[in-house]
Amino acid sequence: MPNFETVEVTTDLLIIGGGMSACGAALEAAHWAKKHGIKVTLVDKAAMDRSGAVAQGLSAINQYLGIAEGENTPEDYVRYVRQDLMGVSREDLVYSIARHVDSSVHLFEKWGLPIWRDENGKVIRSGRWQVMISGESYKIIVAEAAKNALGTENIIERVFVVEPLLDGDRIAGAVGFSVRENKFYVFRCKAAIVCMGGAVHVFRPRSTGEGLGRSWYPPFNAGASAYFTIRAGAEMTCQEIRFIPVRFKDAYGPVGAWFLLFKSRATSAGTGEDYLVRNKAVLEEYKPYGTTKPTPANLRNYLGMIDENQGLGPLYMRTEEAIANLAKAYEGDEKAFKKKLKQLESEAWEDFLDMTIGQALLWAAHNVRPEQKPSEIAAAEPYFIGSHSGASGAWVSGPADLAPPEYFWGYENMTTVKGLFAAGDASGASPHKFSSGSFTEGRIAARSACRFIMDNNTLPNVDAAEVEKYKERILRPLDLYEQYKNYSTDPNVNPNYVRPMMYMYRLQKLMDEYCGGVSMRFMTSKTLLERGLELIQMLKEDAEKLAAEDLHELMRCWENIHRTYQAEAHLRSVLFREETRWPGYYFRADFPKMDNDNWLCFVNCKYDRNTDTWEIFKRPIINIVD
Ligand code: SFD
Ligand code: AMP
Repeated sequence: MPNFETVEVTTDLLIIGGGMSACGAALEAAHWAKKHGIKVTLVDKAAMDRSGAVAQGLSAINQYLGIAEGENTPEDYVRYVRQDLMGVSREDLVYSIARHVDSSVHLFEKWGLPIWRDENGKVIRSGRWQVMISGESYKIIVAEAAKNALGTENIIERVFVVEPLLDGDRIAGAVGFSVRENKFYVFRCKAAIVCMGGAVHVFRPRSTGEGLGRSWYPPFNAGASAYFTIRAGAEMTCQEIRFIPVRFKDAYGPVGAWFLLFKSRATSAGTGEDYLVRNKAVLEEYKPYGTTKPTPANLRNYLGMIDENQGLGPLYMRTEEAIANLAKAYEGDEKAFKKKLKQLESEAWEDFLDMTIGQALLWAAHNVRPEQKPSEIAAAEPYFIGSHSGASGAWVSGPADLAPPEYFWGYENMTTVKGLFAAGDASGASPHKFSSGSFTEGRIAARSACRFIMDNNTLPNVDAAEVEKYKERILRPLDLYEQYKNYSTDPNVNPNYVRPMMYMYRLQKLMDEYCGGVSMRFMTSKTLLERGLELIQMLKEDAEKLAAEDLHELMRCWENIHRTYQAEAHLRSVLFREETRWPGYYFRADFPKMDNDNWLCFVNCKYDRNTDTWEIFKRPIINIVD
């Protein structure tokens, strides 16, 4: 094995990840650090300027309340989120983000992010909560501010964090490796914030073969947050709540602006009808959520799937109809009509160019003129994210002033492991944070983590022998490859090891076929899940045989191990919840109905890394808003 230098970094607060929530955490921590002499270090697997979900930019900020403008209140937002997640949300956490989020958006604008405003200076909204932006450079703008606040000397890029280090029941640090140099990193800290995003490519994606790697959420978020918190022994929540977005088919372009800003209908080709209208009787079965507006995202998916399952697809976003409707008001004045049409066309293209460039390319390649021709939409493969319309993540403490005792253990956003905090996609049960809310939650978590450090100002112990063991285990795939690569003519076909791509295919096939992926039309059952759990145990045994040709593949190996833990938590939680609460995300064939009497609750779980066992149990939902 090549010689790997061990680099030790000792700090007070370790921010793990460099995305939206990490940038918020960095900004806030820098403030408290200066005031109280706290050292803060941020580590990201990539380069902060373009790392994480906002890498390509975004075309909207999906959480802006407009509290000062008198538009909405945090209570309104709590009701909206509860409704969208079919009753399952931590209202204290949602409230806490909602009351602070506007100030984050004001900062983004101050730093140079162009927010669309009308001639009176009012933000242009696409929906009740969403504001339009010209956001291609969104992440660069936010990262620049975070870097300026923290100082680049406190930021370590291109280091992939693998595993937590613990001192008893307290976080003590983390280990990882550089993806560019032969360096093994050992971080020691008094508190850490997990901000490593969600998990993509756990399920077989729709885009395989030449399209592999294309997904809606960023393929580089590979379950590190879930792995880190699970392995640290943190209680996890909502691991059954995957997110399946409906997107423009094959390039995953966003639909929000079309539905909300352009007021487009989506129809099934076989009927020519709006599937939301045609199938609306089904919503009665999901009262009160099904019959209250807005219809939850999973139910909107479900109504489309009903037509697809009857062979009435494909589903089409009626872009041509929407543009014609919006331009109608200008008919009669040819000049004004043409101008309006041009504006609508350019807004339609900008929506994609700002955040999903591949969709604009696909439109160009397919000769799509949105003003002339509708475009196919489809439900994507499942993703794990706590920040959008999914909710999986760590179970964290709520704020002192809002959380009931069941949800409060001293420090807001602290997981059940002392000193370990989570934000953004990494924290569970508080969905619909999006980019602005994730940044805001990072700020909340950092302030709280700094307070924890002041109250617990000692450096936890790190067991040197354990670190050495991790070093050997983490780098082992490189050894294995070197040892056996010449055994066969083609290094891909070798009985002594598994290459990361093959391992990933196996994981994805397993999840797809047994846990309700795209090819199973999102349907699963007890017997399928139990078989999936048997197979995942065997996959975990083979994880010991993962082999890496270079540092990049070493990262791929560990990304897959991270995904496997997310997969197992999901399988177990879907199995535990004996109902179908989120049709359109997944269906339990053996429990096809929603069951509010028994399952209007959180499903939480906990892993013990010493015994490799899981505990799974219910937690109550406590409403704090009427
Ligand atoms: O509408 C490691 N999102 C949208 N939010 C909006 O506000 N408006 C939109 O228009 C949104 N849309 C959207 C969105 C996302 C994507 C991909 C698309 C469209 C195509 C959601 C937000 O982007 C999202 O809520 C936040 O970004 C979540 O923030 P956070 O901090 O939880 O995750 P991140 O930003 O992805 O950052 C993750 C970081 O972790 C790093 N990382 N670092 C070290 N070691 C490891 N092992 C690591 N693994 C990961 C990453 O490099 C990154 O820095 S719309 O279409 O839905
Ligand atoms: P999306 O592009 O689907 O991520 O949507 C962006 C935002 O608009 C998110 O807040 C969605 O929840 C919301 N949204 C998308 N489509 C609809 C719809 N048909 N009705 C209500 N809200 C929607």
